[in-house]
Amino acid sequence: MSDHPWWRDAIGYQVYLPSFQDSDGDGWGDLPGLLSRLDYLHDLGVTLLWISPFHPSPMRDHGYDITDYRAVDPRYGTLSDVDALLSAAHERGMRVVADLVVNHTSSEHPWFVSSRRSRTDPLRDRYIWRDPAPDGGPPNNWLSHFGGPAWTFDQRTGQYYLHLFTPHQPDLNWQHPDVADEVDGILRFWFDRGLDGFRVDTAHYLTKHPDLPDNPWLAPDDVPVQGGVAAEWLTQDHRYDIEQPSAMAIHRRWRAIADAYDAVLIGEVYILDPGRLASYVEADGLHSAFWFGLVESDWAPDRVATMLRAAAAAAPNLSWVQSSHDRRRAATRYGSARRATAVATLLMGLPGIPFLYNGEELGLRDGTIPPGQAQDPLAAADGSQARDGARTPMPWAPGPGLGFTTAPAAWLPFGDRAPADTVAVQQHDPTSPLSTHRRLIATRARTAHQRSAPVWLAHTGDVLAYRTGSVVVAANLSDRPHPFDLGPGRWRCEFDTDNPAAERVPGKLDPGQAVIARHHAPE
Ligand code: TEU
Repeated sequence: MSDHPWWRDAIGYQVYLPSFQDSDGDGWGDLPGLLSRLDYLHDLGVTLLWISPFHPSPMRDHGYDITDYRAVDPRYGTLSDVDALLSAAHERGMRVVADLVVNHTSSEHPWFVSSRRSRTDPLRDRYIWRDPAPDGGPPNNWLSHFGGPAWTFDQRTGQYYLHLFTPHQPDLNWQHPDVADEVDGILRFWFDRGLDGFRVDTAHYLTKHPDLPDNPWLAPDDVPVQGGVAAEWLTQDHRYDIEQPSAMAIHRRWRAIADAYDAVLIGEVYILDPGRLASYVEADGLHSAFWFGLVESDWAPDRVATMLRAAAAAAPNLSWVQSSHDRRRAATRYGSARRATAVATLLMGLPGIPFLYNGEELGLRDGTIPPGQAQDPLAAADGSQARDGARTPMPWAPGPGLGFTTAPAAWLPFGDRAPADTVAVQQHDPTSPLSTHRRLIATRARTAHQRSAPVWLAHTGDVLAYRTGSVVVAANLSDRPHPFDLGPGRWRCEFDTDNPAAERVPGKLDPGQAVIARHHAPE
């Protein structure tokens, strides 16, 4: 691998495919729809697209339940559409990564259909089957993320199978050599077609403790607050079902394949502690991993500041996110789009890969899902709109289908968008979130060579600031204006959330204002 691989300069963007752009009027976003929006993304300045799963799926968990890893679900298009998308992206200097979902398959995947046929089926051990406990109950106390036990009894063979997510997502047995060989083949299949890498779903899951011991229960005071999972799941210490170090051996195996194609592997490693997370980003393991501390945060500036500093110190090549399809959007959690843009500015100066979740550039808050119309399997467990609010269709233009679809309804409700939320309205307004994000991304691209480990400057009041090379990035996360003084020397303003034309660094920062300034050595 070169000293400066391409992904070090990437600016990432998550495309939640079912909600991005429908091209054929069926209410589902699709690959040709995404292709038709590539110029929009190119113009925004993003260079690395991560597309959520597009493989055939019964959609019990919206594509995170796959029946064929080498094919495309007809809702999303065809293999030729993938090829066309990859060439069109590459022509524009953009790269594309897909989702690798191999902790589990769909229960309708031919492997599982075979596996559940009999105890002696040749594919039986590709999944995790166990006898009932002596009382007939599940083999251990593990819980499904989306509610209830992580085991389902299968009448035909009298055993339970393991599923850390819904019963429609049986966990693969990663101790079985065939599973690893099959997945190697899937990686090569897509790399040979020109795919530039994978976002590795649940990368720290994959392997389980071989003895499948009960997980300890947490003391009530130790139960974490976290979204996106059933409340009951949080009451256990997940010591044995996830985060087994043996998963890293699988990452290393994939890394060898990816490096031969100059492809990138970015792990979804949902560990908020930056030190533990960093151990997954190794010289010969995953190239990068998302850090979800901000995705999990409501508005708490001190906490944001402390966490961000710790994460930036932990590893030089983390991937930075504030929003995803699995949690409420940042603008909703923080209470304003302005705050999310201020934090986005802080992320844009750091080494690593900054990612936007589609719609974040518009300052979107969660869409509203009318009662009874939830689609997320988690909604059944917690009775809310669960993860659906972050997944409503992209508002491209005012009007009934939001420019997303010509169908009267989409797969998920449109989410009550205002004209001001849409791309069509924001693109001509230099002060809109869209225009601000475009300027911000251009600033990162322009100052790319400046990125080195951040040196955090003393907090001036509630302003969080760091220096990287000759660049200073600062954001006022408080509710009060603060004086801002960079000291002696010539400073040029490269970016100011509040002033598209600024050349001079402002002498004070208003609440939510963020700037990027560059020091010019005297001639
Ligand atoms: O998410 C994994 C997942 O459920 C985490 O967000 C979880 O909250 C965390 O591990 C708990 O600490 C991925 C996908 O992003 C999600 O959409 C899928 O539902 C899930 O995997 C199952 O494939």
